[in-house]
Amino acid sequence: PGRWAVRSEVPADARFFGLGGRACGPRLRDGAYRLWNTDPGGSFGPGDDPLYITMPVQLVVADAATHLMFHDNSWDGTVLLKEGEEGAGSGHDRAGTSELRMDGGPLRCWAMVGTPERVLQTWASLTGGAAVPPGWALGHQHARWGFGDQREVRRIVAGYRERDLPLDAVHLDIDHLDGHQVFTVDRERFPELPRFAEELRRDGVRLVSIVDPAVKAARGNAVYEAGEGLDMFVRDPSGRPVEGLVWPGACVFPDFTHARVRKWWGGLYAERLAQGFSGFWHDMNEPVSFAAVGETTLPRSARHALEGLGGDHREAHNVYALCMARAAHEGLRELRPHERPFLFSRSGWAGMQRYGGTWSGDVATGWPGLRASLSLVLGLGLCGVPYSGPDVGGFTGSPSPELFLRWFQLGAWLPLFRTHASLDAGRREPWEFGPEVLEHARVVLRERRRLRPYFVSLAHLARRTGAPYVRPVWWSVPEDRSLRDCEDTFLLGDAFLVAPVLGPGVDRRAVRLPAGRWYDTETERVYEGPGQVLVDAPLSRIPVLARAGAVVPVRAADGGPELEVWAPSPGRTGGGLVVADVGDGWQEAEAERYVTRWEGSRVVVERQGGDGPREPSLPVRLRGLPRG
Ligand code: NBV
Repeated sequence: PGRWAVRSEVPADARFFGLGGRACGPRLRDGAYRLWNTDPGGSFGPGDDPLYITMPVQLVVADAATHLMFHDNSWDGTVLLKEGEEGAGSGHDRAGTSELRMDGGPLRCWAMVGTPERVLQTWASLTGGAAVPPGWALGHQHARWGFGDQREVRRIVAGYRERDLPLDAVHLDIDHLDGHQVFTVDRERFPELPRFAEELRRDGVRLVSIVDPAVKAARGNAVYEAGEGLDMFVRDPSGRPVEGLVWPGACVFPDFTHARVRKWWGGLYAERLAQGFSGFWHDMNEPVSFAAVGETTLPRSARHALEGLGGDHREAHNVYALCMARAAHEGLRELRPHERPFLFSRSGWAGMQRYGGTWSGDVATGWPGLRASLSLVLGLGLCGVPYSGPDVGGFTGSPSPELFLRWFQLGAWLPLFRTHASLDAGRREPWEFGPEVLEHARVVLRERRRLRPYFVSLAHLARRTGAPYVRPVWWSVPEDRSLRDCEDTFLLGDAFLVAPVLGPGVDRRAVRLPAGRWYDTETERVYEGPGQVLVDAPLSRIPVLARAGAVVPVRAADGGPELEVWAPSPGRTGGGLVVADVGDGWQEAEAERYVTRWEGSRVVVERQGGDGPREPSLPVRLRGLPRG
């Protein structure tokens, strides 16, 4: 358990990304980045670091190549980054440096080199493909801490329906539990939860439950009594269970670093399934214990099984949530073998994508929080965790109608699209911000539903290729240096470039384009990259551009599937990979490769197959054709 440090040099032009979920990125500038999963308490903005998910996974993008460096060591540590400087042709470049200082554990590292695509694919082959969420989890989800009771949830779901706003899931927070105890229900406020869940499901709305790891240490709590009898909880060096303080009061913590404990905990989700829940939201798993003084986590001396090797919280802390996610995922697979589990977790570590996704945590309401939301999603994607999203509207306070709408417009292009807020925060239903916001939010929700097949396809491709759904603009052109510093625009898959509005009073914004032709998806106006262009961004929409030649599976006006094809640039070809939505089970759909090209004045769309090109398997709708 000795401390050690390792220092590496990178080229002067290199840029750093990753290290888990960071609010100050996606480009990680000079500074110290701690590797210790932390609940910042209250709420956070771009200046707060570390947050809930840290990991020693660093992506370096430079002219020479992209590489990913992984230090397989879960101990507390710090990464000190210093970007290099180029001597403007003087020949005196100064290299950048990355110094890792660890409090203990082995020096055991992996390096992956190549293009960004190649590097992320290698990373997925090392730590596992990302869980593919069920289709409904790629729709719109609505949450809040403190819905109050079943009647209020019913009122909100009816509010969505009456206003013709698509809704796919509602999340119940700790206030639906009996005295905040995990795996219980407050039967006064939520009588007949299974029947209520069934009623919602008939209307196409799933229920998702929060799950905290801490178990109330009290007689009469069934989970505590069973767990104590079976020796499931973390103990101190003298053998006594470690007690902490969380929402239900004095609590104990399952030791998820033990296979036996994971098996037991995974089985407990049977109770949640019986209550009618379809998905799970892991919270407070850094893990958090409210302490009057000192760190709000378990004492470093707490003992953990660590898969039989034994150790203490210094080593187990950062992988606690990862092991909890594994417990739930494996349990759910046994309990519901024919459905893909839906799970997202506030904390985690390298490899967590195998079990599910994550979300921003308690991002502060305000324009800086909106920017931090995008930083987190992009950075996590580059660490192999492709499914995430922010609390749309921010966790705290009350966003202005403008801020709420801009957050909503960004959130709709991110994998997890969920409105959520704190107990004492203002409302987050789209109709609470006046008729103008409601009208624009409706357009957003319908577009998200129309694009569901594309999100499903991206989710399958993320698992198979390691490519995140949401990518930085330099993704396929890392050699374009101007793109490496672009932090306010992103790609959704190969097809779209999204330029969210991240500040107030904007009606036009500069958009940096990678090489090639791009169409404004609203006006079909053509832009040619590389370069920077000014694009209209009225309150009604954020700029979304489609890549020439792209093939996008969407839901047609009649509800059936179709391919939206964007005309290739003259003289060029385009195309894309499409994975069909074959439901929420384990069936593997074949990835179809499409090619688009001009043939005289006609655009041809072909599906590549073993024995030559074939007709597309779906109806095609062409967009971006020259007028007249
Ligand atoms: O369970 C209450 C909240 C939850 O709404 C939020 O999303 C989590 O990030 N939870 C944190 C605990 C309370 C934080 C003050």
